[in-house]
Amino acid sequence: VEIAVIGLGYIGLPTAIMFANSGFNVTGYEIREEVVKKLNSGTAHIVEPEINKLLQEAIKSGKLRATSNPEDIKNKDVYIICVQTPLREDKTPNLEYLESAVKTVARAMKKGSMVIIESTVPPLTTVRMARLIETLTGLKAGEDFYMVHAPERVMPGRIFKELVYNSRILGGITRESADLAEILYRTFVKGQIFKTDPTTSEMVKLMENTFRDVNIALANEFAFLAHQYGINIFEAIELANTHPRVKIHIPGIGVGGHCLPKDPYLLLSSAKEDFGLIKKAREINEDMPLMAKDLLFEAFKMINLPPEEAVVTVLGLAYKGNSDDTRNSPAYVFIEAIQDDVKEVRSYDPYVSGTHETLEEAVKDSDAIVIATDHSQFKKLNWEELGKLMRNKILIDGRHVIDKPPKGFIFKGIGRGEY
Ligand code: SAJ
Repeated sequence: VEIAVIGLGYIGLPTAIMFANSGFNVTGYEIREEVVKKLNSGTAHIVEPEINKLLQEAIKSGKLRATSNPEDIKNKDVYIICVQTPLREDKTPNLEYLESAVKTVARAMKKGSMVIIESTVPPLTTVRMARLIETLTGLKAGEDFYMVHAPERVMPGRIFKELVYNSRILGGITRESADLAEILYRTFVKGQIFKTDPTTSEMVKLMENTFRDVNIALANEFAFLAHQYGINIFEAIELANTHPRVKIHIPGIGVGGHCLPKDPYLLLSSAKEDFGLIKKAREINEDMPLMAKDLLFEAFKMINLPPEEAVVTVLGLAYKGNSDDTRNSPAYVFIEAIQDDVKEVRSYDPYVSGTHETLEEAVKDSDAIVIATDHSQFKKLNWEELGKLMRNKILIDGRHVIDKPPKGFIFKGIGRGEY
């Protein structure tokens, strides 16, 4: 069985590697030529535990090859589409990448090929894409080719574990499509495999991320209330979570990444009407960087520091801890929200290039540190020592990195209303 994976990003590359290391001949199609070159030389363009080792294994065995040439993916048995499905400025889905990938596949595929969409898509998209392939090829979905929506569910940072152990949903346009996809994924999936229709699997995927987003919004609302009642929300959440049926999420400076900030909008995009809860949750989460800004400006006031004289150092630009991924990171929203009001904004992120080289350099003579990402190493910092380098010692924790406020600092944190 010959496989082509379309799009070698955060999902496509690990998927291509997994299939190659399970014995399939895999051609990875990627339009960014510099990425193709890098991959073929055995270096991944994304940060993920074990990825370089597994990539090198796949390249050395000859089972995986990356290409930008559509000729190289002609007549494959399986096409797995893993392209991004971002939002436009107006929050409507931008399916250009998906449509272009589907067109590339339609030109390359043969009778009997299976087309799998792993990308997260608005409900009804897979059926629409099947119709598009029918129009372009003259083949009939479910008869002349197989079509499946097989949503990815992996968490960056744990991708190679979760690809194997997570259960999977396969939405086949026909039962036979789902059955064949099951045989394919079974080669490395140890979790359960559930089969359904594609619109259900599209909904399932979007519901999972919307569930998380709405629950984080609830935690953020609790954090907002905690400020007004003068308590530490993290203590309250820990206590509430001792109830057997309560599992409150973690409040913070915002919800980033390529999934949670967009999937709720994809979920709503094909519907005529909704109740408003999902949108409200999105708004709450999108406004969280402004809550961090409020805390920072309150602290300025406490020491009579005019904001326009303040130098602020943001710790962490990645959207989540121990990752280099800055997509939709609330750190940037925060920086944008303050940069016209303060003298200087600096940043330090050990995983992201273009920030200050060292932490010491980044905090030297600055007035405030704002923690925007929960990188593990931030939890081990010696704040008292760092404080000695600063001009004023304000510390704003947007990610619950600090357990006990360090001595000598004006400390404020999201949900840390205790006094
Ligand atoms: N966050 C909070 N509070 C929380 C949990 C997360 O503020 O309690 C923030 C994080 O800091 C981050 C954002 O939310 O900025 C998203 O992080 P995440 O760890 O929740 O999720 P992702 O985007 O890395 O991965 C999610 C996962 N979905 C679910 O857990 C339901 C993953 O399994 C999906 O495969 C992935 O989206 C995806 O690709 O759809």
